[in-house]
Amino acid sequence: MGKMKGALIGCGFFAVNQMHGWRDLADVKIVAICDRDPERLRIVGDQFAVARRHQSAEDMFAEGGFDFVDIATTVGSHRALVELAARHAVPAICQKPFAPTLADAKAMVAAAEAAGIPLMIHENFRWQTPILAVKAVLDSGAIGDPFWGRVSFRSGFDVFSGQPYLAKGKRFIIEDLGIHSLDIARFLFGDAGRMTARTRRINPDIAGEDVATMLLDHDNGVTSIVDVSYATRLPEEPFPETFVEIDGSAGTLRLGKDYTLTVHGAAGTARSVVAPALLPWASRPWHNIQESVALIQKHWAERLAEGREPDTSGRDNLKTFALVEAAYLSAERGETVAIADLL
Ligand code: NAD
Ligand code: 89V
Repeated sequence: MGKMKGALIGCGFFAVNQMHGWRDLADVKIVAICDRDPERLRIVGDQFAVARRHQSAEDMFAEGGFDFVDIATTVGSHRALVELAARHAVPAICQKPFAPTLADAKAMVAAAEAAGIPLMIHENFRWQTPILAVKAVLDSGAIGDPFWGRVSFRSGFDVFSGQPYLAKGKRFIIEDLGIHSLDIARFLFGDAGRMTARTRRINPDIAGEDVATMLLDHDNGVTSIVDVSYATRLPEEPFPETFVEIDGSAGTLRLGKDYTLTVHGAAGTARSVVAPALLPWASRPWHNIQESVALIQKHWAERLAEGREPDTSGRDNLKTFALVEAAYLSAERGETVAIADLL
């Protein structure tokens, strides 16, 4: 069988990681790229030796010749591009955040289902090596049944220089980063039925909230706290590490700084380091995220070849995106929001 052919739309800041991830997969070849900015098209096309370059996604689809499309643009274009892929019956990956609103995200899932194409949201944080290690401990039963958890990302890292659009949106940290942490909470503790959230904006130079504290009632009885901040100045900057605390009926788990994992249970206390690999093209401190990009793309290629739904399909990710919407609603109203009312 020949290589699976892919096309990528949006050759910006983050897409470079995605291009590296695709290049590392022996069974995949990116045959066409698209960006409305000719300079980004030139930079990425030259770096990854892609000859076929388009400034218009419509033109790229009209010419065809690829088995899937990887949409790496910012959120405003996601719905139109997924619907374009659906019209051409081309399986699609779409970067997070899924869409500007939950209504848009639902329409995108409906369009993909009507066209019979797989749709995966590039929700890569659950693919980080330390998060996979936490999940493996939970699944092993070493700490018994979890009843409480915390997923925490607190940083003072300057994310605005690489991604200037993050400073401009009315929504910031929940939509951009909290979305990953909420997905990790779902991955570890299952779906959540209720959300209570509070937000703050500490940095006066940005438009959206940069601190959020969220309380989730999971359907299986777990209570979790998901807290995120880009206004936290620590003596040692942990970006982009997610810390996890879990209390279970038979023990506890702590994922802390420098990827240290402590599991305490009936068998005693085990300490290990669950650091991500530093891939040849990766750079610290981003390597944790970069490795997860490679892993989710491998997952997509495998599932596409097998004809099976990817773990973070559009259908699945609606439940993560509903938590985002619920967090904003809860913070705005000062009330607890039922997730079922949104889905
Ligand atoms: P960016 O602005 O640097 O790049 C986006 C590119 O898309 C730009 O070059 C722009 O010209 C192009 N573009 C936009 N609309 C287009 C259209 N309709 N047709 C063709 N080209 C179009 O943005 P970025 O920082 O690379 O972020 C892209 C996406 O990746 C965002 O949704 C962001 O949230 C996400 N992201 C994800 C992660 C992660 O870990 N999953 C990390 C960073 C960014
Ligand atoms: O992963 C992301 O989505 C990035 C960042 C880590 C900066 O929040 O936008």
